[in-house]
Amino acid sequence: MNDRRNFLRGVSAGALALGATAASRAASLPEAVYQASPQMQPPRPPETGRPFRPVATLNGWSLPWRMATGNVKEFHLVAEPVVRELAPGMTARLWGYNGSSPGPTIEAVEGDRVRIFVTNKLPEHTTVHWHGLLVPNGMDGVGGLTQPHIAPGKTFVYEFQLQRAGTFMYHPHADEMVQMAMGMMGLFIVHPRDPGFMRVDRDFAFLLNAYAIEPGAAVPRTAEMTDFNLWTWNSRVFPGIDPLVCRTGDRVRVRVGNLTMTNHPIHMHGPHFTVTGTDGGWVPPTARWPEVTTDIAVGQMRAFEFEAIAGDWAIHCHKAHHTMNAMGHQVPNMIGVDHSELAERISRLIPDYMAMGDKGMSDMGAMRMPLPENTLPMMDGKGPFGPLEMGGMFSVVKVRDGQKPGDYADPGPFKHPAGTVAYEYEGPMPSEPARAAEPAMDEHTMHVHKPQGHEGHEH
Ligand SMILES: [Cu+2]
Repeated sequence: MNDRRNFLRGVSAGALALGATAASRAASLPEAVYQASPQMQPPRPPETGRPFRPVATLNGWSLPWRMATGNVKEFHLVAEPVVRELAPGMTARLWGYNGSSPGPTIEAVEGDRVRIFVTNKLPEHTTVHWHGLLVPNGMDGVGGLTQPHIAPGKTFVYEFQLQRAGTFMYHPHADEMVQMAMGMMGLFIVHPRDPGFMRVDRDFAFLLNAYAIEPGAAVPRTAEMTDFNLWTWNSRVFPGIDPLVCRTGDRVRVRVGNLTMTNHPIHMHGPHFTVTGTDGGWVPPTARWPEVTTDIAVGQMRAFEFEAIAGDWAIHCHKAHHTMNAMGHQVPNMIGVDHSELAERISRLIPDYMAMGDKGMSDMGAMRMPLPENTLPMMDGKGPFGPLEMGGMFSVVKVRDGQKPGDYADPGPFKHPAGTVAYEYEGPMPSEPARAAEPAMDEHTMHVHKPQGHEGHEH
């Protein structure tokens, strides 16, 4: 997973086309760092500045900084079009920062002063809003309200001090509907000044986002309000989402921010968790209660914590449609209809035709229905016992006794202790299962009232 070669370091100042007047108060532009790979960069302790325990951004990475005079951490974000693999078999043409969508995670410490350079390489203007951070009003990034927009080719500088620790986000506040539907967002983690405060062994972070990409297409439909078909964590869908790899007994934190247009009840199997962080900060221990699902509303951030128990524990959004990949939402219910030959013939005429199976949807997990190019099956993933029949917002918390501290490599399937797996009953079956008699359908049951003009309406 750790592949520093994925880092394409170095973009010349010339390539960034800095205007003579831009950023005149800041001394020089820090080098921009890019990463296009969806492979998770394992957490790296800071080389300069106050110590902190870094987060693991699922399928993501953290942005390096340059330490400037006066202990100011300087970051360089580049807003630009990117190509993101959503899962093996499908890439999307999105907008993001520094080569990826979401952009890199920004990590700093409570009390730090940060200076963030934002270069706009998009075809239209943008800004960056620091969601949840208390900053001077003029640094809040609301285009037109608190600053002029950043025109294409220009670089703006944001500078502020971090007031409190917590989980925050960044995203544009300019042509938001388009820019967020295209994938522009990132995490901003502010660590506590005391690295021992609420210390955890593993600290995972991801954003909930969503795309409307027609089967066979690669660019999101940005005008969509409700009918999204790709429900993503950090612009990835299962089976492309990294597992949350832990060691038995680890204290684990999971931070989630929601930048979709609907709520997501995030459910974890296995160990109960407590919500330890909200938008308002850390929850005092006396105010926490155990949960197995926590709903994350639009625009909210939540952190929850648990003690890791050995196993492969599913973690997913509990809205069933959010654990499916792209589908035409007009798909008819075909249970009981054998139409496999028909589906193949139709898909030759209509390349994005997707059919439902004749016994349910699980046909799609078990066998391959015809699919348009650059399109993922609705349900995918293989486990040690067969197809997982999942997509979208789904991953696995993989907890192992022998996982070394700091090792995030996928340990493979869980080895269940003998006698702890559900098994098939092989004893005798009754020949005639006893059932209640089915109620007879009479004329009354079947009578259908059809509207007949307006004569039935009495006022
Ligand atoms: Cu959901």
